[in-house]
Amino acid sequence: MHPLVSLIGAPTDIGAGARGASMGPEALRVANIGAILESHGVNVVDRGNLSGPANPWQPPVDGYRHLPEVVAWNRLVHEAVHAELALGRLPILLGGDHCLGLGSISAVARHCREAGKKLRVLWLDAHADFNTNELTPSGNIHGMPVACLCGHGPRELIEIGGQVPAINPKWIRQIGIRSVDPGEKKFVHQAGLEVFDMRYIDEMGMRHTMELALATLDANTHLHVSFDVDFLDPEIAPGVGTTVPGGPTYREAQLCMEMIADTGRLGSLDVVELNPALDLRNKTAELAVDLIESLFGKSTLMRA
Ligand code: 5AB
Ligand code: MN
Ligand code: MN
Ligand code: MN
Repeated sequence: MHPLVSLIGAPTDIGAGARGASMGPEALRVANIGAILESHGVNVVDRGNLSGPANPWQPPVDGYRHLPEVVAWNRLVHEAVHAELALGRLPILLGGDHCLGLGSISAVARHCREAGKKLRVLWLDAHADFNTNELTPSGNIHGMPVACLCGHGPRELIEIGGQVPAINPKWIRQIGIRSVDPGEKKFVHQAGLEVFDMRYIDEMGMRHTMELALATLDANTHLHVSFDVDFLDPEIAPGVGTTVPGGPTYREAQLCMEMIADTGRLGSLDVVELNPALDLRNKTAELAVDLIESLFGKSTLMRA
């Protein structure tokens, strides 16, 4: 009921195609993430920022941009997230770009193995992030973390959690997807990922989508939410590097978060891809915090 939350800042844009996500952790703090969660009865400790390699802004090598730096950042994230889980706390990773989902989710998977828990990952994103170095149009590793978690990627990345693959594709539910590269699309189907794309949400509604995505959770399930801010429609969330039109509205996103909160199973969270250099007066950061409040049970007046 009153989770112990630890904020972990990972100020890097090492896996992204635009600079600026490195300012995400501070923008979320400026939007008051800590105090606002505390106002809902959550105990919050801010662990400060991890300190990893700078962004050398180099072209891809063998289809990967900045692979050594991505590995270094993900090792730091893996250890930091795992340490919080081992303390019985709920880590919120303040990204940073989405390549960090690899370090974070591999840590959650390791914790679940140790604790004998079932893992379910909700991937809220405009993108499937299921590229490999052969499929990627960009070499940007923020487009690859799901593939790496499922065992498809460079050795030094897929091995970070100590077990390959770190997770089973059956444990993932992707929601809000609307931009997938041609080779990536085939690979998503081949791997059997469960994808609730925007067409599905348009036709069936967010409520039905979330009922299915959250089905089969039980008392022993650890629910991880990886929230790429570009999940949201760019009209309401312009502060991201890779905008794709046609995302969830404010209310659809709120309902998504509220239904996750209702499960009572949230065990860890990534908030990634926020790019303050592209934002307008921190409005995307404030929106992200508003949605995270709902994720932690801020309810509307009618249900209070
Ligand atoms: B994000 C793209 N598929 O691989 C690629 O924002 C975009 O973490 C990836 O979801 C977007 O470069 C990665 C074109
Ligand atoms: Mn992403
Ligand atoms: Mn994305
Ligand atoms: Mn992005």
